[in-house]
Amino acid sequence: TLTPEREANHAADSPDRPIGFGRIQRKEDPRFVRGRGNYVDDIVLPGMLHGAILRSPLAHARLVSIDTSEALAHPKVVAVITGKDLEALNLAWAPTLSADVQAVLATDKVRFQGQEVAFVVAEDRYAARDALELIEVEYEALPPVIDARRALDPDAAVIRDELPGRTDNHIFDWEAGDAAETDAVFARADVVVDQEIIYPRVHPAPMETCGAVADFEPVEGKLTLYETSQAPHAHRTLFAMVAGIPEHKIRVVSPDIGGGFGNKVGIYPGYILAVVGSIVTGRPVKWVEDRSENLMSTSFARDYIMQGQIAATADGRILGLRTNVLADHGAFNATAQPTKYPAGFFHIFTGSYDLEAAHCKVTGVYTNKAPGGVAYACSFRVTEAVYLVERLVDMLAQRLDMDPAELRLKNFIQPEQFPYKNKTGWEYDSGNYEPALRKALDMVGYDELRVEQAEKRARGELMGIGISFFTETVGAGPRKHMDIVGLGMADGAELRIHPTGKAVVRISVQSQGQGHETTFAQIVAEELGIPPEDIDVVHGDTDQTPFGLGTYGSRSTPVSGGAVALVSRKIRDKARLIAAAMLETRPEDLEWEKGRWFVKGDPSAAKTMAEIAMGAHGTITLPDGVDGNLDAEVTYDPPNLTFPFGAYICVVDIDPGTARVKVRRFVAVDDCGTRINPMIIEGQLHGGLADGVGMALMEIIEFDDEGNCLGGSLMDYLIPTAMEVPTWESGHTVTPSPHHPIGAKGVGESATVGSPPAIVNAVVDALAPFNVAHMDMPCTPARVWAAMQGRATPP
Ligand code: MCN
Ligand code: CUN
Repeated sequence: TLTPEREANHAADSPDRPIGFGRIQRKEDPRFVRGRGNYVDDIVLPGMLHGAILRSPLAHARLVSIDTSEALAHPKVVAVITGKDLEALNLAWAPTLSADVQAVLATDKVRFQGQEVAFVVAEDRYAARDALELIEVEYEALPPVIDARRALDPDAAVIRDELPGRTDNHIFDWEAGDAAETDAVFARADVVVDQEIIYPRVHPAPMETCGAVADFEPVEGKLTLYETSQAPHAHRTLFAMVAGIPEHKIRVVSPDIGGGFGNKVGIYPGYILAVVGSIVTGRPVKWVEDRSENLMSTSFARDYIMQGQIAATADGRILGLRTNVLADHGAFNATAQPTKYPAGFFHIFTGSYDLEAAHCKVTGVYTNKAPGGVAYACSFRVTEAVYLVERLVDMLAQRLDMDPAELRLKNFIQPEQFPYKNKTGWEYDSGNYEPALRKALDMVGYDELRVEQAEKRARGELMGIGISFFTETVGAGPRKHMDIVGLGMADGAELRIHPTGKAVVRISVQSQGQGHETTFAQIVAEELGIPPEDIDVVHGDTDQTPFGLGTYGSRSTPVSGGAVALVSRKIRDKARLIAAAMLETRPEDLEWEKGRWFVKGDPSAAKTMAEIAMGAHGTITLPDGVDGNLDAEVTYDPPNLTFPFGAYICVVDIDPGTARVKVRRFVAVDDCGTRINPMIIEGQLHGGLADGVGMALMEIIEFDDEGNCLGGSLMDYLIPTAMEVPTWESGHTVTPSPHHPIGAKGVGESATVGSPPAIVNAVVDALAPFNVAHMDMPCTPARVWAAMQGRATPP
């Protein structure tokens, strides 16, 4: 049987589908379902060579020597590049997105298992891989730093000893909120809950791994780089700065992308090596990593050890929150986030509650692990923040013997308090939390579930109900507060209406599966009344689109969506002047109705957008100050971020014999303001909820004491399938953003951010008979079993 959502989706392409916002089927899907997508690995250029990377087997070692002679003698090998070669080109180290540098190929030491050591370019992929085994590398092993808690010990090996004056593994200390005020609030609290909460290292594991095809044309000096990138424009600027190729001679193309989830924000050594390979050989070079390379060397996520404390009165009024975080950033600080915020937007850990004080401190450290840290639908670390506060609130409820829904309802920021300034510097744009939680409670049948749970407990069965309520902050800018390596976070849009009234809109953000070709056409359709199928959305090619910072932190709708609405309105205004000339009346006498301008009081005297477009390109005399054509462009600098929110409730059953957790039900009520395409929103949520089940129950990238990565394949790094997830039950409320041109807030990461605490809260709730107060993710059968035995989590 079909869920009501699926039934609605079947009707989505009915002839009376909306022109504008609404449930319409995705314009990009016909090419995907027919296998006609065009991914980086589909690109084949004449004379193209193939690159492969030799990676370090050791986590920490001095590089004594590299002998490439045998590899070079391989009949199909064209070039072998080492760190020494790059040093000569001044390319051995590249700047990261966090004011650090990262080795493109190791020169002095290797600093994590899987680090890039040499690059082979050969006639085919197999030969390149074979030749890797012919390279002789001599390493001198060094003690690895694996446990972040040991990274600052005086006797810990110094990982970044190549940096001048470095004597430890400390990267940064960052804090937000008021420490003294928070201490004072804690001092007068009746109850304080104090817990170490670990958000383990996980990996976004997109279906398509990372890759690039570099094509350097030596005569023109033009580089065309096809790459898996979430931010083609920012990448182009960085390539210009790193490689010294003038920016107008670089074209970055991100074709179809098979999932990004933050994994494709940064610039990896492989991209740079493909470029160097093409420059050195004079031929196009393709580099595509395999699954293990992706899991072991590209941007991981989380890895936060959080000591969290929540203070409240005896009757459940939450007073304050405070936390001290140890952040494991791996061997190079390559996290991607606005410059001002080394811990991303973690300081929204005050959540959805009206507090008297809050303080957080984050310390970043180097370890001998892959770099990264901001990925996997994290909203710049809101994931960690929401997990922390929602676990603490649940622990507080348990301590006070209060219902967790009741405790949340009692402490919510109230609707009249918006715009709400929280204690760590955010201004929440809008919110109305209680109706969302009440709706979720109704949908799940909360009271009946508690009755069922009590009955089951009496019979020795383990059933848990977990709630989480999250507030996100997505849509970075504005540019004055937010930049990435100095590039202000604003985005452009260009809209061109062709003479026949068909349109093309060019945007600076980059879809990796979010359906931008549909939703951005819908924004134009809503504003101008042109049917979405008549609007082509162009993205992912720096030669064809306006500058902008790209897709991550669910910023496409909040930022580029705003740009597209505004550029449409610019066209609408211009169309009014042209329509007035065509109708021989004054612009003030015209009224807009979706798709046409008509004379006030005489709706039959009208010009449609198509007629106006032809007029703009035709022979009529245009009014003064109106140039021909119907084109416009804008750059949108958002005044604030947007603050979507949601109420999630999860029901789990735990097998008392095997400790296996089964997610029986999951209700998600989301509020992302104005909804452009409900079907796409639901798709985003379903994906994110599956992520949540993965992180809560299965996924972790662990390391042994030597620094061997234990999550380097999908045999070891478990991700959920249809077998592990329930049929999602979703609902929504609508609280528009007051500052966004169409009132929309981002939604792409909401479910990944909001769902893990709901699931863990449910697991801990199910384990109440065993007096479990907290357990760390992933709640695997082994860990749940240990918790049931009253033992600490097993390794
Ligand atoms: N949308 C809507 N109405 C709203 C908000 C959004 O209809 N009020 C639509 C948008 O128009 C867009 C989609 O929902 O088609 C997601 O929009 P948005 O929230 O703006 O997020 P982005 O488009 O910026 O996508 C980025 C976000 C991030 S940061 C990660 S990580 C993630 C995610 O999207 N990666 C994804 N979802 C993903 N989905 C897929 N399939 N693949 C990924 O790599
Ligand atoms: Cu943090 S993952 Mo998304 O912002 O690309």
